[in-house]
Amino acid sequence: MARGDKMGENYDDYLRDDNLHINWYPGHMKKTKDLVRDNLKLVDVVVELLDARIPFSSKNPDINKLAGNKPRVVILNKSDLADKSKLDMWIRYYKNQGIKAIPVDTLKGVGVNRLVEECKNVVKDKMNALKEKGRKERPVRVMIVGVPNVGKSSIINKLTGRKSAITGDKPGVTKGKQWVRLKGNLELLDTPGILWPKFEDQEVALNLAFCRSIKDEILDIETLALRLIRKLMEIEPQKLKERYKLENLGETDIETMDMIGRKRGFITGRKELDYTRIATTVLNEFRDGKIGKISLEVPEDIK
Ligand SMILES: Nc1nc2c(ncn2[C@@H]2O[C@H](COP(=O)(O)OP(=O)(O)OP(=O)(O)O)[C@@H](O)[C@H]2O)c(=O)[nH]1
Ligand SMILES: [Mg+2]
Repeated sequence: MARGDKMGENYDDYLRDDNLHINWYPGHMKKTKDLVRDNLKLVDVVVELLDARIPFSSKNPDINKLAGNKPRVVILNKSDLADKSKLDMWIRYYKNQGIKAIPVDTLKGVGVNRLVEECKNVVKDKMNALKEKGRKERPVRVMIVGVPNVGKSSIINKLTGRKSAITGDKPGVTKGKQWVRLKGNLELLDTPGILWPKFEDQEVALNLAFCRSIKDEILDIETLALRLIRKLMEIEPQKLKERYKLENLGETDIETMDMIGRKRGFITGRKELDYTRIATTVLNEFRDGKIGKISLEVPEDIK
């Protein structure tokens, strides 16, 4: 859609409006929260999947309360899309808090065996104690939780080596709980992605939306892409320039967006820049790692 089509003369002002006011907490997420709570007593370990590009923004603040003292394993998934040195910063950050965070690339299978080992490791004492009491050995039960689209079902499929759970490149694919049994005495519980009722910080909401954890359909894609361009101009100007073959970036996000559109020849039948196409392209190329390996947060950003 051309810029003028949507909001008339004031569209530029509209685009500059910082407040996307993102909130996405449909009824099924409340149900998932209840599901997590109700199934917690059945499991030995909670695996918390975070997006390696946004470990802070993809951490559900409700999980600490929900999971209580259950042994926890933290996974930084989609590490193939993250900036290597920033990923190392996050691993150190967790280590300093006594938490072993395991980087995983589910598509290639990197780190998934460490996940299994760590799950067994954190329940070793409990399992030994049960054995000493004469109880029969039983599988270790693991619940996988995380924001939508972070790769929960994919990791389960990688571990079973078959398509046990449905996956997809949009949030909200898994609708209910599903137990999957693994060789080596492990049972995994897949859960639907959950967010939390209110984003206190819209930066967090934006990061989740950039990484496809919030449904695009509820967002203004053009404004979202502008915000992503603004962020990339700030943190990764070189990668942005290289991807879109720009000698310089614009003074503003809008200027840069225009330059990208012209470079790619995204013009409508009415010879105007096709902003919907530019927006979708930039968002998808970021999400697929085509602009580069980019992390949107470092531990220092935590307020
Ligand atoms: N690049 C990359 N993509 C991944 C990785 N893990 C998962 N994906 C992709 O991320 C998308 C979402 O994966 P799912 O496994 O469906 O995510 P989910 O967490 O189960 O999502 P919901 O069920 O919607 O909550 C799919 O397109 C996967 O192929 C990874 O390590 N790297
Ligand atoms: Mg899923």
